[in-house]
Order: sequence, then structure tokens, then C-alpha cells
Amino acid sequence: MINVKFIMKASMEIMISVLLMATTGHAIAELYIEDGHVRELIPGATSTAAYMTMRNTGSEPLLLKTVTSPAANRITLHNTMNHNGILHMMGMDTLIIPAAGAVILQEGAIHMMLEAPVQALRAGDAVELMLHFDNGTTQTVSLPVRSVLEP
Ligand SMILES: [Cu+2]
Repeated sequence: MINVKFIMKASMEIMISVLLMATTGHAIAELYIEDGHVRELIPGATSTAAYMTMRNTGSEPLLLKTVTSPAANRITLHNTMNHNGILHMMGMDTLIIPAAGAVILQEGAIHMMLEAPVQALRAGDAVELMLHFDNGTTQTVSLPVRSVLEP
């Protein structure tokens, strides 16, 4: 398992609150992405998915609101539902990563859908995802594209 610590970018408003938090001694919630990867785009397909374990080592839940990327025109948070044996993907408004907890994004469950990719997304490529949280912070993560043949 790979633990990668990501740089936190903050808006001016959040920068101020972070500074206030720092002066009052509160820890900033931390996000670790484990085993993150993007599934290779199958030729002819118009979308693919990103999978990862999102671990929150902070003391506050993290609410992921939107995901953007230079590699795809639209990224949606999806959950997979089973209705009478038929799998449906449903959009999610928010993904909550609980304090001192983790959410696993995997095939057949919660995942990020990369729609209308602007590049081929071949195995070995890297895809940058900007994770926008409702507290105003954005964390950028670079995920490798993995072949569909890999487990
Ligand atoms: Cu989906």
C-alpha cells in the first residue's frame, strides 16, 4: 500500500481560518490516498473510473463536493446500486470521509466517473484530480492509469 501525503491548497478565506486554527493549536484534517488509480480508457469508450481509498486522519469529517481534472470534462461521484440483479450507477452530491476513517472507492461500489476524457488515458499515464471539499480546500492528487488487464 502506498501512502502519499498531498499538498493542501487553500482559498484566501480558508487560509485565514487555517491560520486561526494554527494559532489556536487545532490540527488540520489530513487526507491520504491509498492505491489510487484510473482505469485505462477502453478504445471507443466515453468514460472511465477512478478508484482509491480515501483515508482521513483528521478529527473532522471531510466532505468531498466536486472533483475536477484537466484530463476529463466532467467528473461525477457515483455509487453502484443493485436492483433485482441489475447494477445501476447513481450520482452522489457529497462523499463523506469520516474523521479517523476511510472510504473505499472500488469497482461495483463508490467510484469517480471521468466523463468525456480529453486525452486517451493509456496505462502508464498520470491523471491529476482536484478534490474540492466543502470547507473550501482543494487537494490535488496524481493517479496512475492502470491497464484493464491488471487486477
Ligand atoms: Cu459510474
